[in-house]
This record gives sequence, structure tokens and C-alpha cells, in this order.
Amino acid sequence: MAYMLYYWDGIPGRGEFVRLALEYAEAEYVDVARESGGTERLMAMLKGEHAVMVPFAPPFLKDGDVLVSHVANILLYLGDRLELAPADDAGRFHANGLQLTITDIVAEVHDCHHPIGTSLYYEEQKDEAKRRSENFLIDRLPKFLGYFEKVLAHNAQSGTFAVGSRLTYVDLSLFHLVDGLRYAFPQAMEGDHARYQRLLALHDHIRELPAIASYLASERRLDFNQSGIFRHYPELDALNGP
Ligand SMILES: N[C@@H](CCC(=O)N[C@@H](CS)C(=O)NCC(=O)O)C(=O)O
Repeated sequence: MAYMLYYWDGIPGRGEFVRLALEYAEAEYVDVARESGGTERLMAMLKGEHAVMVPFAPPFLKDGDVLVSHVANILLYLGDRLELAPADDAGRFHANGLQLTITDIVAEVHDCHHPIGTSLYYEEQKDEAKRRSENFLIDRLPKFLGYFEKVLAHNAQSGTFAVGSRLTYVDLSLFHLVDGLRYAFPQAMEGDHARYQRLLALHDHIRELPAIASYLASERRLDFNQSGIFRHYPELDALNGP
């Protein structure tokens, strides 16, 4: 049975972390909201159509009777089923911890353009967004990226991947994180090659993998835009480097 992925249509957003895992594994899945009537089906799930649980927000994944919400939780679930995670507990929970750290930075990226309220327009919180982004670029971005660089260097089992000796969903998510940051903050991300060598090499490696390259060239892949998590406002990318 195909996995049913529920995520807002029109943006890569948080759904993209899940899509990349499904695409890399060449798993059968339906991107529900992109089908005719799909957004209505997504909304119905949010209203409690599912027998067992009501998810708070997309993305969520339905696999038969199982409904899993939150990116990191979905990837924990898929990691086991698609062989995208180590089999042992030490490795599985290490991967989950890294994914939760990606969840944290993604929330901070979102807060760069919406620091006051998700329900307010960007234009209503522009001044705060500038202050938030400046702090993010100076303080938080190097801390997070430096951490992921350290994780890659620390993994003696692999010269490329974050956990263990094989590719995991964490590597696919790090690819999307770098992609998104380069879109949102091109100026700040420029010139980081020496500092984040392993992370950027991982990004390039993932981009060239046949299943990922073919996904990126397909219509299933949505471009970044001004509605998702990673948005480009030049005035928020005003620094010369993180
Ligand atoms: N912790 C959740 C966050 C989910 C989330 O914030 N989803 C956004 C779309 S990317 C949403 O629709 N939020 C609605 C809301 O927070 O009211 C995850 O990692 O999946």
C-alpha cells in the first residue's frame, strides 16, 4: 500500500524532509494535497477524520491504520521501514536526535521572517524580523552548522554520512537544510566552503545520487518560494557571513 503524505500544496516546506526520504528509497507514496480534492482531505484529517488521532499540523503520514505526525517522528518511522536508519538503538536514537536538532534550526529559520506571529504578515513584523535574522546569522547559524560539521567529522564509520557507515534520512535532511539556507540567505551562506567543508560535500553528494537527481528534475519537486519555511528577503540577508 502506498504511503499517504499530507502536507500543504505549493511549498517544499517541512514536507520536503519526508519527500526526500520517500524519493530516495523509491517508495510508493501519494502527495495527498497535490491531488484534486487533496487539500480538503488534509483539512478533514486535521478536523479529526482519522479514527485514532487528530494531528496538530502537517506534515503527517498515513500508512494503513497508522498515522504519524511531526517530521522527526515520521522519519523515525520511515527510517526503519525504508532502511534509512541504523538498526541498533544507539544509531536509531542518535539519528532521531540529529533530526530533532534540524527541527530546532528549521523553527528558528521560520522565526527569522515571522518572529512575532505566524498569523501576521511579514510586513507587519519586518523590524523584528531584521533583528531576529541578524542574531540568527551571527550567532545561531554558525552554531548549528558548526555542530553538524562536527558530527560529520566525528563519525569515524564514514567519511561522508552523519550516522553510521551508510546514508540515513538525516543526510537527506541536511541536504535540504543547506539547500533552503542557500535560498533564504545566499549572501550569508557564501564563502562558507572552508568552514563547513564536510556538510557542503555531503550536500553535493546527495544532489548527485540518481534517485535524488531524478526527483529534483521532476515536477514533483517544488521550488522554494515566499510562502514556505525558507524565504528569501534580501533585507534579512544583510550580513557578509555568519
Ligand atoms: N513540529 C512539527 C511542526 C509542524 C508545523 O509547524 N507545520 C506547519 C507547516 S510547515 C503548520 O502547518 N503549522 C500550523 C500551525 O502551527 O498552526 C514538525 O516538525 O513537523
